[in-house]
Amino acid sequence: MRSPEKILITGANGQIGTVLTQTLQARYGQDNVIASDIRAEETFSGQFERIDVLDVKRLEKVVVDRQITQIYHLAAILSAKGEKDPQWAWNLNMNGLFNVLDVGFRQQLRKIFFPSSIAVFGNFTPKINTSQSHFLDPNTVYGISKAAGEYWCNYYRNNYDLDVRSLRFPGIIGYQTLAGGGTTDYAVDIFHAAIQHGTYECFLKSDTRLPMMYMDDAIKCVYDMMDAPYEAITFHGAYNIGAINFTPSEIAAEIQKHLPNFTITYEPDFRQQIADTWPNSIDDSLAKKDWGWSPEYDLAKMTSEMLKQLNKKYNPKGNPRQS
Ligand code: AKB
Repeated sequence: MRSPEKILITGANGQIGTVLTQTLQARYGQDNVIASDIRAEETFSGQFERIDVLDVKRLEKVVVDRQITQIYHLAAILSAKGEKDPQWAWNLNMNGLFNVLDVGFRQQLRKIFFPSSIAVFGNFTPKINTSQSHFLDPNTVYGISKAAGEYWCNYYRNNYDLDVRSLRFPGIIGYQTLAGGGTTDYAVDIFHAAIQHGTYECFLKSDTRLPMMYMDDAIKCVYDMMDAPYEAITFHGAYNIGAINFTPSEIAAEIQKHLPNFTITYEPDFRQQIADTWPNSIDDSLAKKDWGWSPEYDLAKMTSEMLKQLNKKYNPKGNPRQS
């Protein structure tokens, strides 16, 4: 009989890792999900291993000792932070992935998840409805590492029969944690600022349109793709996935429907140049066709959920910030 799934998550303390760990624990049971990160967080409930993904011996030991069957490899340096120290970001993003792929092959893991990003696209990419098959032309070290990572995942699948699955995340918006080191972070920060201070200074221009996705949709997307039958995954790079897209002024206007006195100002910084190279919207028809991808949150639904959840966090006794 096939042994039960035992899942290792790298970068589990990050924005997506935190939520993915909780939902995987709920699905597979706390003992079957091992969160790992370079930082040990006291707040983590359940199984935790401290792992630096650059330490392949330690990674492999945990995989063997814990009888891991799947790895969700989330440890990475994002777009904005990576530009501060490109070689460090390249080393962590690339060699961390190689270690996961090599251990995955040697230990014959059943599946590996590797998140790529819209950052694989760049200046020469058509911005509207960016196609799955457009050539990759990243402008950041993060984007370059994700593009190379996609090719390597494809290589391991074709040459070593390793079932690696990947998708290109847009900006992810969730209330559970702050985002960290990305260009799309403003779309999370704005909600915290709106509730705590009633005002937000945005580091992108008012009309910068970017693809985004609510956290619940992102988790559903990962599950749906990972659960799909092997044959359904016809593309062995990373799938384009779309959900919503908006500009800072559009999300501010949506927040103002709930908090009419909320104000936004604009002070673009170096992240503007990164955002200017990314798509406005994504063609995800292949993900729809291959595994039935379909997001549930639009801008209005996401905004009202974010404000509801953050109000509970910042105003636990009720008395939400209003007009
Ligand atoms: C970033 O902004 O770097 C990430 C991404 C879009 O991959 N959120």
